[in-house]
Amino acid sequence: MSEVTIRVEGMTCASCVRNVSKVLKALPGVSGAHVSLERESATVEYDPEQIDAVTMRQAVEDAGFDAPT
Ligand code: 9UX
Repeated sequence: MSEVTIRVEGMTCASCVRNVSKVLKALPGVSGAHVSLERESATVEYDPEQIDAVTMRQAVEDAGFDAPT
């Protein structure tokens, strides 16, 4: 299992945090996600054989947030 922290911009409330967390945890290969509103980041535990950070960032973008590199 690997861990990566991605930047997540555009979250404004606790529900945003839950939404981002839910989106990330629903991805195949993701086993955990810790999202911080204050830090504008998500730390994700994942299986690198199943998913990479590009796919995670895309999912966050699809949910309506910004996930710049
Ligand atoms: Mo907060 Mo976010 O009121 O997608 S849920 S703005």
